[in-house]
Amino acid sequence: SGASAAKTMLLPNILLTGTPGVGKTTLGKELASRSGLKYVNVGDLAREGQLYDGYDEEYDCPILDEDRVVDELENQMSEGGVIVDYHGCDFFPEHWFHIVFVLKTDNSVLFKRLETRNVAIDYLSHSLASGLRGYNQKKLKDNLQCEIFQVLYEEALGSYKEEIVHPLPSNKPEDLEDNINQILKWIEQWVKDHSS
Ligand code: DAT
Repeated sequence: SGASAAKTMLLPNILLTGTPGVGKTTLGKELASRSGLKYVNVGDLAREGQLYDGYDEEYDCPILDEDRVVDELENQMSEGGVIVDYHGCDFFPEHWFHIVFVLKTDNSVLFKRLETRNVAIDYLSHSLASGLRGYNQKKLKDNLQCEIFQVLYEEALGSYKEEIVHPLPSNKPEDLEDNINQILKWIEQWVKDHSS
């Protein structure tokens, strides 16, 4: 029956990475609702489970306990069909992900989004992994100075096979729509290729 077929169907795991504000959450949630995959925000997971190991005084935020995050996610990752959203990617087991997208937003656009976040305290807390409650000036400045996209893109290339790492523009609503459509097509093809 359809139900039993669905149960045994293999589904890919997708990593959405990129600096805070690039649109990982927006894309991840929309993608999950249209594909049926599960969406996991690592920042939320850490906050809910208090998966922290100490406190970073300089950045005024708790430090993620990466090992506990990995333990917490291991079961659902091995089942497949999970979209993971986090601004880092070097501590996840390489075999977890079938494809990795690094979202890229022009600095001027990103700066406006991050500025808005200084007032939207409740809103921002969901996507800042370490439970950070707001952007202090140092954090904002550091993010902009470190060539935002390049740093995380290189982290992704250093952690996963190059051929599965893809940059994704994320400046305007049309980008979001394009990205969703492209990834939905990729998922469909992956599922076909992995069904027996
Ligand atoms: P992240 O989860 O990477 O921190 P987000 O999904 O919370 O980012 O998005 C940050 C803000 O940018 C939010 O107000 C939604 C907006 N946004 C996201 N993707 C966008 C896009 N493609 N075009 C315009 N705005 C976008």
